[in-house]
Parts: sequence; structure tokens; C-alpha cells
Amino acid sequence: MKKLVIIFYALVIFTACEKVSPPVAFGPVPSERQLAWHEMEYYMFVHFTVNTFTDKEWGYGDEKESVFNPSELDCRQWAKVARDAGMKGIIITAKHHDGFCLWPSQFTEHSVKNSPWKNGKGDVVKELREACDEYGLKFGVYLSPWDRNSSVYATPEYLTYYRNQLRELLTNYGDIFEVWFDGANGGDGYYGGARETRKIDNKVYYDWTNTHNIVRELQPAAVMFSDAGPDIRWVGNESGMGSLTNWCKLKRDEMYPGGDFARILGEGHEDGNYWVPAEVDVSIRPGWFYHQAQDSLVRSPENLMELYYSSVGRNSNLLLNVPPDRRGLLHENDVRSLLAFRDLLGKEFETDLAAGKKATSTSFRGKGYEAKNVNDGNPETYWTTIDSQTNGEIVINFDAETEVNRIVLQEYIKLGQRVQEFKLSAYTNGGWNPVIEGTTIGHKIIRKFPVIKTTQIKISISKSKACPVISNIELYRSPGN
Ligand code: FUL
Repeated sequence: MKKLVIIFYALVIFTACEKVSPPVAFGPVPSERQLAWHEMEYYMFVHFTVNTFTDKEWGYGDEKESVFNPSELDCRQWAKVARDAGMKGIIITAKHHDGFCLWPSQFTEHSVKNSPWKNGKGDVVKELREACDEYGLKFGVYLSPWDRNSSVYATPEYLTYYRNQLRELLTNYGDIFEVWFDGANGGDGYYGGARETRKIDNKVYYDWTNTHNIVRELQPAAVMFSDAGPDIRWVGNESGMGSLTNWCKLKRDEMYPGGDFARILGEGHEDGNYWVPAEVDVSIRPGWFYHQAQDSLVRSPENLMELYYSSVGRNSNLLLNVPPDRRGLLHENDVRSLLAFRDLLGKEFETDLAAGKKATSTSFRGKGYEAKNVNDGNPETYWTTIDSQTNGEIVINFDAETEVNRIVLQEYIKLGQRVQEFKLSAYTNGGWNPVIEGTTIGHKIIRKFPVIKTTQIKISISKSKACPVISNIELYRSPGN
């Protein structure tokens, strides 16, 4: 009998040890649509409208539909280049501030339907949607809230017009992954011939809540971008610079599109109550639209690599604008640079030196949460500690002396963003020597450091808002500096 009791208790203890419960989520966590967005990381922005033909950046709104006449428009070329360049989707300016619509909207005459292109029978949005499907890309739309063509802009009637257009785009063109709401509201414009300055109050005029409801109703899987979310936030600059400290959290209710929030948008709010990660939008050329005079000013592959580090490498997604020219094609210089960058990227992260190496930690939560989870190639497994512990160390042991100069770190963001400070050190000359320090991690950070030759790398999480939860660590010896 005594024996049986002992066996029973042994079994109870064994089962208890087997099942260590995961940490509970800390703070806001990403929705399914946001998680899918995080995975995209790098995709194309396409600025194309009458401006392409008038050589402007902001059309006034009085451009004749007849100016829109691309000679060889080929959305399949855009999509092929995007795919070959390693991008995951394309977002197009279906309507920019000038009000010209790239699809034959039934709510205005100011669109492709009155242009000479394909005798008014064309639809750029449809062609791009189909090209994205053919090349396995996701598709998104930019619909400028500011409309310098509309006679009713700045009156309540305009909201009906804007929402009707949004409904057209979200109903007739398949699945949309992102809807881009621009924050610019310049003032003067054509406005149906009034040619005057119209000002609106950013905080109230657009009644965003009701517009957002339309997106949720028609495209529940789409994320919405603006200066203030609700799903994705602007990074606060157009130069491609994500912030080193970058929380995916935001006190969204304190923000509104077009407000003066540059620094907050970069860093996010450490104690934000909504998950609103940052997107870095930047152009491959000085302008957002194509200008022949800028053909020699296309970013080099090396420069694109810098952009990649300052965006994807800083817990942000990279939305890289590549504007089609007057033919309706991505220009040869842009294509060359994009494809060469793709090659560089492949070489930069060719072999993960941490994969499958012995990973140990000073402490861990229990069975199922060991350090080996950080380099098992499975994003669903992670290392974590007991709830009361907000720091910890992981050591990756190489089999032999190894050169490294890049690290990738990822938190398991399904449980929230936690890490506030981390340090990297290497075992050299018989002791641990500091390499780099950092602050936040989030979905992903990638950091460079000078080449070190070492047998072991230590990642120390020195400060975290709750027990740290690390899902992935990669190390590389890249040929770059
Ligand atoms: C800005 C706009 O004013 C630019 O023309 C461009 O579309 C950029 C992405 O957003 O607010």
C-alpha cells in the first residue's frame, strides 16, 4: 500500500513538472491581422497618377484626365520586380491628393475612365491586383483623404464620397492586406473650380471611427495605417529611419492623423495600451512620384541595405516606394538597384551560425521553455523565465572559434513586448567582453558589430517589463562592414 502511495505522489509530481504553464500576456498583444503584417517585413509602395505626367509631387487637382496616358503600362512588370526583389506585397496610390482615381470610380468623372489610356476602358487597380495574384504578392491601397479635385472637400458631403470610394476599392478588388490613410492636408486646391484654401480640423473632420468600421466590415483581415493607427503607425519621418528604441505599443487615443507627434511615432509608448507597430515608408528616389531628372538619384543597393537595417532591423516594416515612369514601367535604374540589393541581402544573411548550436541559460521557466528554443528554427517555441524574474542570460556555444558580426533577436510578441535592455558579449581572451548594448526588441531587431572571433556569444536580457520571452536568436558572419 505504502509503495502504491509513493508511486502515486511520484506520478503527481512528475506530471506537475511536465506541465509548466506559459507566461500570461503582458500588456497589449498583436491581433491576427497584425501578426500577419509583422511577417511581411518588406513590400513595395507605388506612387503613380497624373503627377507622373505633369512632373509634380502634389497635383493641384485641376489636371486634365487626358494627361494620364502611359504608353506601355505593365503591372506584371511591377509585380515581377517586387517578387524578385524579395518583397511580399504592393500598396498603390489608388487616389493621391490630386483626386485622380486609378480605377473607374462611379462616383467621379476624374479618373482613368476619362483618360486616353486604353480608351478609358482601363483599370490600373484591377491590373495590379491580378498581377499581385500572379506573383504571389499581397495587395494594398492608399486612398488620400485630402482631395484637391473634389468640389465638396471640407464639407460633410465629402465624407460620403470618400467612404463610397473606399467601399468600391474594398469590395471589387479581392483581399486587401493594408489600407493606407495619409495624414497630409495641405489646404489650397482646385476644389471643382473654387481654387481656394480649405482647412479642416484633423481631430474631428474625418470622423475616422466610422471610416475604420467600413474597413473592418469589408476587409476584416486588413490592417489600417495612419499617423495614429489604428493598426499600424507612421514612423514619424520619410527618410527611412526607424527608432532604435521602438515599442510596438501606443496610447492611440492621445493621437490623431496629421498631428505633431514625430518622436512619439518613432519610439512608440513603453506603456501604450494598444498594439500599433511602426511602418517605415521611404522612396527609392528623392520624390514619391517619377521625375526623369531623378533617374541618376536612385538609391544604390548599399544604401537600400542601410535602409533595411534602419527599418526591418529596428522592429519596423519597410514600405519602399518605387514609382513607375511615364511608360508605366519601373525604370531600369530602379530595377537594377532593387535586384542587386536582393543579392546583397542574400549574402548578408547566408548562413545562420547559431542554428542548432548548443544554447544554455542560467535559468529558465521549466520544461518546454529551455534556451534551445531560441535557435531551433521554430518561431512558436521560446525561452523564458519564471514570472518573478525579469532578466536572464543565454549562451550560444560554437563548436570552434567562429567569426560573427551580425545578430538577429526576436521576442515572442504573441505574449506582448517586454524587453527594455539587452547586452551582447563574446568570450575572447579567456573572458567575457562586451560587444553591443541595446534597448527594445519586439518582432525583430538586427544589429551590426565589428567582426569578432569567439567560441561563445552571450545575450543578456538585463531589464524587462515582465519575464523575458525570446523566440529567436540568429548570428551571422556577413561580408558587409
Ligand atoms: C505624404 C504625401 O503628402 C506624399 O505625397 C506621399 O504620398 C507620402 C507617402 O505621404 O503624406
